[in-house]
Amino acid sequence: MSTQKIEIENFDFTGLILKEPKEKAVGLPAIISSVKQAAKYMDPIDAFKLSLKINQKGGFDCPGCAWPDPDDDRSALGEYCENGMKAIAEEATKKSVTADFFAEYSVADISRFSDFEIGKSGRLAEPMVLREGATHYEPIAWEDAFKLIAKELNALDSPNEAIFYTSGRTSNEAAYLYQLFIRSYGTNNLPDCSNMCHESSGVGLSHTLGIGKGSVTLNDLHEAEVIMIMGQNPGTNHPRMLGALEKCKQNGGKIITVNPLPEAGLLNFTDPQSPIKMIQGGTSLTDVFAPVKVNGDVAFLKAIMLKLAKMEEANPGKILDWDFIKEHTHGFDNFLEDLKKEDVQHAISESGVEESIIIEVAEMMATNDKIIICWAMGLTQHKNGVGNIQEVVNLLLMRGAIGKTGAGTCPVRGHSNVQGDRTMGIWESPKEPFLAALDRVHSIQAPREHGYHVVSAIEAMKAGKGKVFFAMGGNFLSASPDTHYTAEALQNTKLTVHVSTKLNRSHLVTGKQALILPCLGRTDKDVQADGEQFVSCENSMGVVQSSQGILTPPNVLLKSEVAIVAEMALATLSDSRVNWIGMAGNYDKIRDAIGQTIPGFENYNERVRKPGGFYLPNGARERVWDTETGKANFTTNAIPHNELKKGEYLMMTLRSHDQYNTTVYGLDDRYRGIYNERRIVMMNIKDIKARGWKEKQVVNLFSHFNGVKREALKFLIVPYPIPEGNVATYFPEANPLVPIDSFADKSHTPTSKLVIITINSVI
Ligand SMILES: Nc1nc2c(c(=O)[nH]1)N[C@H]1C(S)=C(S)[C@@H](COP(=O)(O)OP(=O)(O)OC[C@H]3O[C@@H](n4cnc5c(=O)[nH]c(N)nc54)[C@H](O)[C@@H]3O)O[C@H]1N2
Ligand SMILES: Nc1nc2c(c(=O)[nH]1)N[C@H]1C(S)=C(S)[C@@H](COP(=O)(O)OP(=O)(O)OC[C@H]3O[C@@H](n4cnc5c(=O)[nH]c(N)nc54)[C@H](O)[C@@H]3O)O[C@H]1N2
Ligand SMILES: [Mo]
Repeated sequence: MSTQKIEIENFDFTGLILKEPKEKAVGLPAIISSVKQAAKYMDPIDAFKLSLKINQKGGFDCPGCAWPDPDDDRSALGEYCENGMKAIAEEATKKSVTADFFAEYSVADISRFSDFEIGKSGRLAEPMVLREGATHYEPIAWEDAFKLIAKELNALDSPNEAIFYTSGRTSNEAAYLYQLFIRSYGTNNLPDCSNMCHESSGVGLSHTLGIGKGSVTLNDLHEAEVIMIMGQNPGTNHPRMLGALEKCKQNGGKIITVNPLPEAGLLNFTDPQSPIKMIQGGTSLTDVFAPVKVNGDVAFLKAIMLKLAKMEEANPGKILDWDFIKEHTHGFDNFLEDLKKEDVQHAISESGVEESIIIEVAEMMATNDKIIICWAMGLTQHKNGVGNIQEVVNLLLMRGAIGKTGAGTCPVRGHSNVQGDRTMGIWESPKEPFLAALDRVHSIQAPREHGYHVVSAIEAMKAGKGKVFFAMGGNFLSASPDTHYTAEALQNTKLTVHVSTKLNRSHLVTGKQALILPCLGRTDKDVQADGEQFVSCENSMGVVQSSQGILTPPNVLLKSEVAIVAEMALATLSDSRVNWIGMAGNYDKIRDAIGQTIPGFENYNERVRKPGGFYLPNGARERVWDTETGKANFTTNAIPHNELKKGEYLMMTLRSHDQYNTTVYGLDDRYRGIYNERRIVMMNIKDIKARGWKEKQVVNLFSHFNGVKREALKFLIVPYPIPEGNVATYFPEANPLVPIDSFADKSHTPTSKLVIITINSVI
């Protein structure tokens, strides 16, 4: 290994400016912000062309979030959104990272850039290799890169020494081919970003409702009487969801927001596609705001359910949906008995929400039948992440609010095809019927032993048991918990390979050798042997549709993810009977194979060509429960108690308004009034005063999980309306504090929203 010093973090302050947090989302400032971004980084004609095609039928799927598109009419302006435009500007940037860039800057030089600067260096242009002991990446021919990968993979003692990560932008076609290669090679080591994201939802929902996905459609949101949004910040992370919430309100629906922070997008929203509303001032979205303490959600939900149980006692037969409970559920008596053991006042105080608000929410739940609960990372990234989701399900089941119009579960996914990747078999714990189908269709013998998820993959590399790390997209180093630990794990491998569109810190913290394989993005044209190809993606509501890029790729050397997998398979597998070349030349052939392997994809090629695509089957939507009991299961989950000693705080790590996960678009968090700085810690003013501190004070943060001291140095205090005892920082700057061994029960999702820390001021 070379002796150059690679920086894992960048501590430079950029100049914090604080303003009042906003109470309104979107509107004109959002348009100005995205136009600025596009103008700065993109060719103006490209920007215009793309804005008309974004999320249109026959257009391309926005590489931003997984929010669904309307089934019927779509806005002529494109299903426009500020952060979608930023995601596109990031990918379709004019700048490119060529061999000259890598010749000029050593890996150590680049590691001294901030993540913002690394991202802004441009699109990756050609395959690069970092040879053992070298200080600089140098160009490598594609053929030689594949040979290098094949040599290292075939030299391992067991295929289980290789780890294949996936981020959630990979199309269905690329994901299917990728897992087919990995299983032909002989391992189920397929950790993915979902392990750090909605895994708790998948585990919680599968056990209770028999399907790891949500049950509602976009139309259900429009028709709901009550939508409760828990642990989610759609104004920033799913801006097009605000339009659906507005429609719900126009139809008379009510919205409850459960969040430690008063997030701007949920308070008030101005539709950027409606000039009239922009002048009138928009819709106030939230009717009831419940400011829970961090991880107060089980307590909050139990308090509501206790109130419902009490109302039912006073009006027998009137509050709970007994027909539904009797016909469709299992375990109700046990659940109720367990619930009643809980003291309502204790639940209320653990939730941090005032009793009057709990009563108001309980009454809304009791008097409306069409109830939807939406959630994202605020519920999943906790020790009790699975418990959080199961309590959401308990509440819906009590009211029969699932499997009917306007009601059900709505886990709002992150990456634009994270749900599709899982459907395609990107999973470390695949089910037997899926593997048996793969064997049958492709004449392979897929391994049965389950593989590593993200946390166990890091542990395996650290222990020297994971020797080759391959990533289909993503930024594993910065997205994973415990950044320094993960860095050591990656540096312990023989080879790290990244298939990427943009440069990121994972390319700098490498194994003995490293490869960067540059690929086409969502917005690029994809021409293969049989002509121009399209791919397909599954959105958050189980709709599969096509996506076709329209821009000339930034460099002729780029390959599609599908082509990279096929060529890697050809180089690595000596006796494969899979037609890799044929499938890479014409993606219809991959879709034919998917149609034969995965239920719900019959006639895939025909149905995906229909404008708007098709819905996948969803048992919970039809009240068909694919669970062990054949019914929807009630469960019991204890209220977690987070004991804080003096000087300890519960930290959640969040996204700012100017980032896409580890990609930093800009330095502002406009809605929260935090400008030009990311190394900040939001604190309640009382907590700040109690320590004798002040705004912009420089502090160091420490976590002490299981007796191990972890540190993240140099953060600036920002006074913020956050519950006392809770603090918030941005992801990924605070990831060094998230302990590798602190993860959710059953789902192994790192507890990125629940880190106990101490804070010291820097004198
Ligand atoms: N522009 C943009 N869009 C994105 C992304 C992005 O980075 N940028 N990321 C994508 C991805 S991969 C994902 S997974 C989603 C993430 O979407 P979100 O889950 O909305 O993202 P976070 O910033 O993690 O926000 C979590 C929210 O949960 C709240 N919260 C934290 N802890 C708790 C708690 O204990 N209880 C409750 N009730 N609330 C809590 C926080 O205050 C915050 O509002 O967005 C996707 N879309
Ligand atoms: N502390 C903390 N940690 C977290 C979270 C948190 O809330 N707090 N959130 C977690 C969540 S929800 C998630 S989903 C993960 C995200 O983890 P990842 O998905 O691993 O991270 P991203 O930042 O989305 O990955 C960005 C990189 O993907 C590459 N890329 C972009 N588009 C494409 C493409 O089309 N093809 C290919 N091959 N590459 C592409 C680019 O090179 C870019 O640098 O992070 C998790 N980590
Ligand atoms: Mo995510």
